[in-house]
Formats: sequence, structure tokens, C-alpha cells
Amino acid sequence: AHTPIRRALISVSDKTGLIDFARALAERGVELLSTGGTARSLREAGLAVRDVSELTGFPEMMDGRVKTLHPKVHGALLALRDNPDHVAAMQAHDIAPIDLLVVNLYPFESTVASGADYDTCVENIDIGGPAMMRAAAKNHAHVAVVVDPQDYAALLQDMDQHGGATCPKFRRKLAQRAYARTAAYDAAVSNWLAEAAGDFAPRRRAFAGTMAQALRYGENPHQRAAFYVDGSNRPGVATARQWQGKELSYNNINDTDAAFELVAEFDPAEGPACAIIKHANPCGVARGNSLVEAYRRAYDCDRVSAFGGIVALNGTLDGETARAITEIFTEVVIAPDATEEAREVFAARKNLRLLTTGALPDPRAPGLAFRQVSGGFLVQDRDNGMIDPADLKVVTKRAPTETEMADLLFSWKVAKHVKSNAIVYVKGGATVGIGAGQMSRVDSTRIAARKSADMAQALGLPEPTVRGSVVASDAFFPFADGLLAAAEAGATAIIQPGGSMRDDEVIAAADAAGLAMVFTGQRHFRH
Ligand code: 93A
Repeated sequence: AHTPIRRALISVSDKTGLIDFARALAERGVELLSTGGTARSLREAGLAVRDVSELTGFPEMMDGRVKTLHPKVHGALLALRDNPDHVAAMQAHDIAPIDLLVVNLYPFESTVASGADYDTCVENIDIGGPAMMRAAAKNHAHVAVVVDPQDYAALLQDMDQHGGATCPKFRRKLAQRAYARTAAYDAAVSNWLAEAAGDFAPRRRAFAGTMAQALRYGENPHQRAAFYVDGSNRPGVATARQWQGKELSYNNINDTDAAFELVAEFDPAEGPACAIIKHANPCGVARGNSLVEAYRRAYDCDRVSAFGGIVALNGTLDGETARAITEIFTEVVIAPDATEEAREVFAARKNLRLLTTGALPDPRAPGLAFRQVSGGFLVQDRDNGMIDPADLKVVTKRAPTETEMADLLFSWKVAKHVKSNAIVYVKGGATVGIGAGQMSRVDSTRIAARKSADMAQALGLPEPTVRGSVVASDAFFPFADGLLAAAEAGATAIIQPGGSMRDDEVIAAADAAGLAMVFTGQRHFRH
């Protein structure tokens, strides 16, 4: 037989749903114990509540740093009700058991995200809350612990199903949630301290995340999945407002992120830009005099692949661009903002998801990137590497023209976001051929050129757009063959990291073909 819940300790910072829940407990005959602010809220709502300070015989002190850290609280949470020694200790020390703990913590993560000063962040590290959560969760054989207002209704339901008690299975589930919360909370504190110390090295870091959304399935329908947010508030798919369309899928979230991170490389102050993504790789990226022109030029890189793609824009989506986008089927559009006219255009397309973020992410911002391997995971700084045009080294007899240079820099930005081996042909501020994810660089070079030729034919152009283009390679050409393939396709200038054992051979081949080539000294592998 389960013991009914007779006494509850409620201590919450987030007071969402508090009054209704506490009233429902009181109606079920539960005695309420509470800390300062929580007790005040409950009294204001007309509920009878006993102060924890009265229970402990100590006032809340040191700015509230010490309010529940007391044997009368922790003994009441930790005692095993069926252990004679524990029961004797409770009697000897006048400790009455607490059957339900309701806690949510000082809002440390949102305090950090709000840009608060150091001392304010420190003051928002909750000590007593996690201590109680861990105590109650350890003693889930007897105590129920609720750490999320979203679980209030489920707790009441469970009580009602068990004559005012809770069932062991439910208490175990609640205990698991409590430890997930304290683990994420401590990880957030640790990461904040690392960042405050300017230590971005991904060593001895704890990892924090909060589930934002249960997903219908993962990369494939037989895989379960969920979306976790890290609390960094980086503008993007994690923080976006979705205006319409069905729920994003796992693959949508992954692709939308790839699209938005890529388009953010293009400073809106230098003009509109658009990126279209399929399977996490771009199939078209372009600048334009207007957003609609940028979209159409991006689309013209590879119209076949763009179907059912993800479109990212670096400026406010306007009506004209929205109309152009609806000419084909698109899964998701993400932009910093959208005009009312654009939203009206999309409203007719029920399956099209529109996301706005309010801002572009900063491509230079630090952060960590993760990849799972069997038995562990790899952690590295996110690739926020940027080249300064002044650091480019011209290695050929011929230097790039001004037009070539502008396109080289454009192609380099795109190559950073293409799976290796990446080859990106660009002409006039638009990609004209992208080769992605091949095991050999020369294959990527040929595939990109061939796709460009196919597209030119489909568009009825007199010659492949790749003629007279420039090309970026995300890593060095190990041999001259890749470079020769690019030259043969019609590229006139090349940007690549350099650093191959055979650089001399590659440079000689470039000179012989009349190409201009620059070295970045920085590589952008992406796997
Ligand atoms: O400063 S604390 O770490 N010291 C404590 O002893 C303590 N006990 C509960 N913070 C403590 N709490 C936290 O106070 C709870 O986790 C909750 O977030 C908050 C509720 O305070 P109030 O009821 O005064 O609004």
C-alpha cells in the first residue's frame, strides 16, 4: 500500500502554474511548506502555508543563500520510512517526513543569457534547490519530486489514481527527471565559468542541454529523436519563431541550421544573399541586387536539387521573394524577418514552414561542435575560422583580377559549408557548380563542372556557366590533376589552403594554364 502525500515542500523560482497546483494539493488534504517568495505568493492567493524557517527554527539568511539547508528538511526528504533506525532518528530529532518536493531552480541559464554581470550570475547559482532535488530523487522509494511545472498535472492525476499516493514507477520517472535537471544545471554553471575565464578549449567541459521538442522520429522513421537546446540563445533554428506549416523534422532542423549558418557568412550590409540546402549541403548560394534576385540566382545553380530544399536569406523576406520561392516546392524558409505581405503569400502554402529569428548568427562567435563515435564523442571548437583578404598569398605569376578576387572570397565562404571534399565554382557572386562529399578531390571537381554543364543546357545557355568562373577547394590539391580538371572546365582562378608536399608542382601547373591562384593558409574540412 502506498502512503498518501501528506506534506509537500514547495520552493520555486518559476511560479508558472503554482497557485492552481498548490490549491489542488491543499484540496487533497496536503499540508504546504514553503520558502520566502513562494510562501508569499501562496498566502496572497489565500492558501494556508507553513514557512520553512519556522520548521527549521532558523531564519532564511545570507541573502537567501541558506534557507532549506537543514537536517529538518534533508532528514525529512531522505529518511527511509520502513527503516526502524531512520524512523527512530526522525522521532528523536522531531523530523516529520516530507512526501512531495516541488522545486525549480534559480534561473541561472536565463540570467547568463540576459547578459547579466558576473556577480548576478554567481548569485543565481542555486545550491539549496539542487540539494533538495537530489535528496528527494535518491529517496524516490518514498518521496515524489517535481522539477518542472509541466509535470504538475501528471502528479495530480497519479495521486488521484492511487488514493492520494503516487505509484513507484511514476516516482522513479520523476527522480530521473530531477537528476537530468541538476546535471544540466551544473553543466551550465561549469560552461559559464569556462567561458568567463576565456577558456574555450573543449577540455574537461560538462555538457548541458534541455529538451525543447520531442521529434516524431530521427534521421529515419525507425529512429527515436528529440531536439535539445543549449541555452546559448544563438539566433537560428533553436530560437526561431515558426509562423506556419507542420512541425519541423530531425532532418529539417539539421538542414535549416546548415542553411542559416551559411547565409550568415554574407554580411547584409554588403547586400542580399540566399542559400539553398539539400541534405546539409548547399545546392546554390548567391548574392543579388535584391533578395529575389539572390534567390533566383541561387536557384539557377542547380534547379533539380533545389526542389524540396531549405532556403535561407540574410535579410527580411519580402513579398516578391516569397512569390518566387512558392514557384517550386520548398520545405523550410528561414530569415531574420518577414514582411506581412510575405507571410500572406506563404499562408496559402500549408506545407511550407516559415521561420524568423530576429537576427543572423555571428559566424565568428565561439562555440563547440560535437560528433559521436562508438564509445564516445568528439568535441571541437565550431569552425569560426575566417580569412582576412590581406593574408591571402598570391602564388602564381598572374594575380587574380578584382572581379576574380571578389568571387574567390565568395567561393571560400561557401566551401567552408560544403562537405569535404568540397569544390565550389563561382561566377559574379553566385555559385555555378558545387561538388560535395566525394572521397577524391578530382571527382568533386569533375562532378561540380558536370552539374554546371547540365544546368547550362537545361537553361538553354550557349556554354557552361563554369567557363570563366573561379574555384575554391576546402583543402589543398594533393596533385595537379584536380587543378587541371578545374582549368579544363573553364575556371580562371583558384583559392585553396596550400600546404601540399607538391605545392610546387600544383603552382607550376597553374602557371602553365594561365591561372591565378591564392593560398589561404587555412583549411575548412567539414565531414
Ligand atoms: O540560495 S539557495 O541556494 N539556498 C537555499 O537554501 C535554497 N533553498 C531553496 N536557494 C535555495 N532555494 C531556491 O529558492 C529554490 O530552488 C527556488 O528556486 C527558490 C525559491 O525561493 P523563494 O521561495 O524565496 O522564491
